[in-house]
Amino acid sequence: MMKQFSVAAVVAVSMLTAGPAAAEEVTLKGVSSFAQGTACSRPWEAFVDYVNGKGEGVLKITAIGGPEAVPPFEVGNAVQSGVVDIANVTSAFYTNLIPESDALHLSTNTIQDQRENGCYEFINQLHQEKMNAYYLARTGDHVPFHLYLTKPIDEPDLSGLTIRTTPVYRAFFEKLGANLVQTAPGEVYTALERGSIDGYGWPIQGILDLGWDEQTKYRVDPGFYQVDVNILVNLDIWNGLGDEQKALLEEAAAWVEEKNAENLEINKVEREKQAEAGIETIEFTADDAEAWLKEAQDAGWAAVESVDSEAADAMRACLTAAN
Ligand code: 173
Repeated sequence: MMKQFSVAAVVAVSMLTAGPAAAEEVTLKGVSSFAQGTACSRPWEAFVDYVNGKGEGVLKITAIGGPEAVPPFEVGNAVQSGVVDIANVTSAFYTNLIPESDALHLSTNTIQDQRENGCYEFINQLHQEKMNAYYLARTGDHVPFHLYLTKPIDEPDLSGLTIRTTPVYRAFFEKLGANLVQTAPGEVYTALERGSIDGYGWPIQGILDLGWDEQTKYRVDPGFYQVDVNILVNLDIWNGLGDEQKALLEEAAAWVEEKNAENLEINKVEREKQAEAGIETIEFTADDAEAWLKEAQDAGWAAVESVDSEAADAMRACLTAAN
């Protein structure tokens, strides 16, 4: 009787000290700041499928939805506070928490380069300290942003135009004289339809997914910057995971980051689809194109410098280093 009792006590104590979650399947609640099935959500959806396909008994992600579940500019707060455990979100939607993250879309190298040269670690630390988030993965490499218009322009001058923006384009478009209106992606179609904007910034991918081609006449080339859509995990949740669970998420991160290479081909198809949908290309002269790209970089970095010059210098070095 005495012996049985002590065995039970040992089992009970070992269950208490085995650490949280390690032995049991954990479910993470996930959200995307981009609409389900559209270009900027697809890598995330593939990531979730990858994790769930391999995660039996270890870890599962329950995707609760897109912008209808959490407004895009609230997703950062939701990760920070633990309202969601994991999220697909661009840094432009959480500059309220990490103003320096405005540097991420100014990168000219890849996440693989950034993991190698220490930039990833720097950026992960920023996310941990300022946002209570673990920077798990980056998608969007090789995808440029463009200016889309309902009225033509023939040089890099946006004065007199009202353009929908986010922090991604703000400094650049402002410098070119535009009137800016910030909106979530979900408000772009109606703003175009009503004529309250003359254009908007958006990546090369996703215009047709969103149906915006119906309201868009022109795309300005060349594209500028590089998309960052990041997979972030609430830091308390991350720290509570066991080794096997962390390893599965890191494996899925590396896998989805490898898929970034597919973007070059996807961009090509998107350009063709835009042309077929009747979106005309406005192409600047070589000199204007060069000035356009230089202005984009200069304005973008000046904005990050004004937030934190030390962090800006550190990130500029490692985000623009050749591999
Ligand atoms: O235009 C936007 O809403 C935006 O900032 C963005 C950033 C990354 C990918 C797609 C859109």
